[in-house]
Amino acid sequence: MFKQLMTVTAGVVIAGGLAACGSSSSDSGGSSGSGGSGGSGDITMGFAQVGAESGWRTANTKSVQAAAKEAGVDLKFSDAQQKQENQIKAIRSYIQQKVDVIAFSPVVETGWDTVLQEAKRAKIPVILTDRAVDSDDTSLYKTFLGSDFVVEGQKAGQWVVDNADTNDVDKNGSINVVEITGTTGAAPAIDRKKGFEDKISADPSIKIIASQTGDFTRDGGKKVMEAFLKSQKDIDLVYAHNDDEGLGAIEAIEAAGMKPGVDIKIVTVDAVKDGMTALSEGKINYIVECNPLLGPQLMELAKKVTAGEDVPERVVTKETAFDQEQAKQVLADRQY
Ligand code: GYE
Repeated sequence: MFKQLMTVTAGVVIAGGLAACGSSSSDSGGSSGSGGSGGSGDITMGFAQVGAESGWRTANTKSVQAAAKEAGVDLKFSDAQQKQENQIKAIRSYIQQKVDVIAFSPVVETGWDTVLQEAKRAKIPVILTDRAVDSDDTSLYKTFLGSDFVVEGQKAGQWVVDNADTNDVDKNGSINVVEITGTTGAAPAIDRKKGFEDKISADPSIKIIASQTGDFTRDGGKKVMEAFLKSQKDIDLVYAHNDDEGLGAIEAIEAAGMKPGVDIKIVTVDAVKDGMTALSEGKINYIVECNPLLGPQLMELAKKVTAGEDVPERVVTKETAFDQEQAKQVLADRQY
């Protein structure tokens, strides 16, 4: 079983995660009422979701809800609207309701110890999903299921290095990068920046000339890009921490009378359908995949921890990356 869990491929997860999609609605505003997708199973899970900020997040929520139904897990679902205080409230309410297991995707890395200690005292196991916490006390959670965001940033940076010739769009010998980061303090924002910087440091002609948060939203990406276009000269490339921000940047670039993907190159992370469509049209140049379909693996882990079985402390999802040709090939089958 252990081995099976570790070797589930993205493909298998995709198939499983989409089999019973779109089954339930979610609460909002940090309340933690029943999300309605759970069956009448033995396990009750309280799931404190980050929000609904991106296409990735929507696919992730659907995957969790569908997998809970499939596994007969009674799911209590809450949407924190990207606010840590709402997630903390939701977790406290799950503790009060004496759920069997709490799963959550921490909006930012720090500030969780107190509420996680409360869960521990109540003997409710916690599973981190998608994003990690930064805490010295690893006994506060059983496992962390999700992507390696540093590797994602490295893949993006490596592509910029490997394509240095064409990325220097004005051919003046330097590649001026503007970075639209994810939510400040979030694991994927911290790690995607780090991984990217690791790789581009190999080529001194590549420079990040400006960096600002777009909060992982399309609107945020658009606003930040509008500001960059006013404040920066000679932008060659945008590195956006997710597709939605990149799609917002496309709108800003087009509104300024330029061609995204040509006059300014764009590299993003996620590979949701809208991003892949823009990639296939040549408006985005490269996308690093981040798999949102974590539901089936999460339910498998939940069953194990509630049964007192050992689980690996880290389960990393498998992912790839796409250029324009590859995007064209997989787009028709892309479900999210
Ligand atoms: O990349 C972004 C979302 O935590 C991996 O959150 C996730 C990120 C994802 O808003 O689109």
